[in-house]
Amino acid sequence: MFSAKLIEILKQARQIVVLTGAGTSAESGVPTFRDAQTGLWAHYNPAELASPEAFKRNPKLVWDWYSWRRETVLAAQPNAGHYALVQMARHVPNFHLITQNVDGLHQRAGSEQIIELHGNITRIRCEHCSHTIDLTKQNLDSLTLSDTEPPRCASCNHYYRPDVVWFGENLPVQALQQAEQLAQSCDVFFSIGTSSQVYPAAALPLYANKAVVIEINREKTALTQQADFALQGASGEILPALVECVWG
Ligand code: BV8
Ligand code: ZN
Repeated sequence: MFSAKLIEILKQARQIVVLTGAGTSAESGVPTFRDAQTGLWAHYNPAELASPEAFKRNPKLVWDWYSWRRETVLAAQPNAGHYALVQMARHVPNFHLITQNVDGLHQRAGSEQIIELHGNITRIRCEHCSHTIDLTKQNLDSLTLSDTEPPRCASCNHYYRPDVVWFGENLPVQALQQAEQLAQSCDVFFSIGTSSQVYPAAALPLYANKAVVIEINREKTALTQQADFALQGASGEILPALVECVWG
């Protein structure tokens, strides 16, 4: 299934950096960003809803879309691909996980020191004073919910918003800088389950100029050409097999 060369490279690897996208959560039942939206949301384009303009124009609609997605995510379980990354980290002297995903499934699988480039849907943040609530620890009961607008911040009365990075918003500066530095210094860079279309995250493999670049994705992407190894298939199948094969 895997070339002897790839297995040897991974056995020798000192520093591995992994970038994941929505494809790594697909087998957990979390729709990828470009999957057709289902049901109630079928006629909305995610990139339109995931924007500050949409929240300004129709805060309740955007709030409800994220509440629906949050329920899906909290009901989902990490899959074998998430757990394989936890295993890989145990075998490699220096391992870092960078994710574009906002679903928190890497945390729930047991990965540590995760760099979240696009925030996390299980947190909400006041759009004015940035008071943040982690909804995996505290539920919404303490807030007055209304059926016409998002809940309002207890201390400054502005709306809460999802603690994610919307299109047109800058990524957290620290997280992006750290991700770029890690890409530059690693000797193996994985890009897993991402269509490599959303910037600046999609530029990270280009920083990995010392590394062997390995892509794991169900279909070809903008990165496939440049990757040193392109493994086409489901991350939930390929990752456990690869970890088993290399680190046994
Ligand atoms: C920025 C959080 C500076 C929210 C997300 C015009 C105006 C404004 C901006 C731009 C513009 N043109 C370009 C830009 C920049 C823009 C951008 O890159 N747009 C793209 C679409 C062209 N980027 C931004 O706006 C970023 N900010 O640039 O700030 C700035 C400021 C002002 C003006 C200009 C620039 C912010 C980007 C972050 C947006 N937020 N998410 C939310 O989730 O609601 S991005 C969103 O897409 C998700 O985070 C997702 O992770 C991310 C990337 O998508 P993927 O993860 O790759 O998912 P996708 O569905 O695309 O692909 C999944 C892949 O998995 C597929 O290839 C599939 O084949 C594969 N797969 C499926 N199943 C499996 C599998 N693989 C393996 N196994 C499986 N089982
Ligand atoms: Zn506030």
